[in-house]
Order: sequence, then C-alpha cells, then structure tokens
Amino acid sequence: MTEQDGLRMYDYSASCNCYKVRLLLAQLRLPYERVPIDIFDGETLTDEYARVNPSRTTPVLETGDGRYLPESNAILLYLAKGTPYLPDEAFELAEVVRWLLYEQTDVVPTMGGLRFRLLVGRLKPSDPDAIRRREGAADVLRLLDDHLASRDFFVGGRYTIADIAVYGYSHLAHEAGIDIQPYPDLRAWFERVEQQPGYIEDVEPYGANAVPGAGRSLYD
Ligand SMILES: N[C@@H](CCC(=O)N[C@@H](CS)C(=O)NCC(=O)O)C(=O)O
Repeated sequence: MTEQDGLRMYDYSASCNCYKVRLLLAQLRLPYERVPIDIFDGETLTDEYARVNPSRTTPVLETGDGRYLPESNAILLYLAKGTPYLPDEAFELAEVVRWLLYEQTDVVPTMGGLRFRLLVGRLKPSDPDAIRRREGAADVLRLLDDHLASRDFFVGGRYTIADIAVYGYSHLAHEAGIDIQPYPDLRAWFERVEQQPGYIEDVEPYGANAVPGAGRSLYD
C-alpha cells in the first residue's frame, strides 16, 4: 500500500482547476474516487468541508493515508513527482514552478475568471471588469504565444505539468469571447497537448445554480 493507493478527489466538474488534476490523473493512469462537490449548492460552505479545505475551494486531493491537499497546482506537483511530467533538474523544475505560479496569477483571473462570469451571467461583455479581464487575457495570450514560438512545450522541450496547468483555462479562452486566431503558436501547442497519451477533456458546463442568486457559494 502506498500513499497513492486510495486517492480521493473533491471535484467540481465545470472547474478547469479540477480538470487539470483529472487530466494528470488520467495520464498517470492512477485510479481515484471522485467526490463531486457542487460549489453552487453550498457544498463548500459546510463545517465538514472546512475540515477538508479551510479555503473552501475545489479541487482537493485526499491521499490514501488521509491527508488533504488543496490547490490544483500543488496537487499537480505532488502527483507528478518522480514521473516524466516533472523534471528533476533544478532549473527546469523551477521553470515548471514559474509557470504554475503564472497560471494562477495571470491566466486564471483573466480568461478563466472572464469565461465563468460571462457564461453564467455574472458579467456582460461591456462591463468594465469584463473589459479589464479581456485586455489582461490578450496580454497573457500574447506572452504564451511568444514563448511557444520557439518551443514545442513550456519547459525542457517536453510535456510537463507546466503544460497541463496553462492548458487548463487557456484552451477554453474562446468561451470567454476571446478570438484565438492571432495566436498560431498557442493553437499549434493545443494540438500537441491533445495528442499526448491519456489525454482527456471532460470539462462540463456550469449548472443552472451558478447563475447569481440561484445557488449558494463563495461567489454569492
Ligand atoms: N487556487 C485554487 C483556486 C481554486 C478555486 O477557486 N476553485 C473554485 C472552482 S474553479 C472553487 O472551488 N470555488 C468554491 C466556491 O465557490 O464555493 C486552485 O488552484 O485550486
């Protein structure tokens, strides 16, 4: 029995933060129990969930020995250690961490936050916050496209969790009303990611209770 026997994942199917973890688990062919958490039905607001994750977010990975690990990119690091999806060499490892941080600070709030808010009617495209996020997304997509102009993958010339992290929200940028035609190197990289062994795409649409006022969540 190892730590990676008996894995359990607290998961919201429409979340790309959760999807990133589901993708890596599929590529590692690791069995796990999926615990569906409806974040818009108050399921992260209970005392019980606070014991799983005091930040009340998904995803959370529960290890076979009963420890809880929140934060999607921390989970990617944990699962990828010792596999081809995480380099060992110090500089490459640090570069992976660089992209995991950049994804959270720049990719998620721009295109990810915009997509969620537009799809569920929490913003209109002309709202100042939508404009700010769309302009931010354009800067981020330009930077990603430039980085990929001379590389097949984000770090070390091979597919790693840096690619998984950045792919999570960027591959659905079009659902935030963003035209991705101006980013050909990014589009070519999407195709390379989609050809990786074990690739899945199972992001589900947001439920009707994600509309403001329809459910109970951290966003209401
Ligand atoms: N930095 C966190 C962000 C997690 C996060 O914001 N998750 C959202 C779904 S994408 C969530 O669970 N929100 C909980 C709620 O609204 O109740 C991570 O990468 O795991």
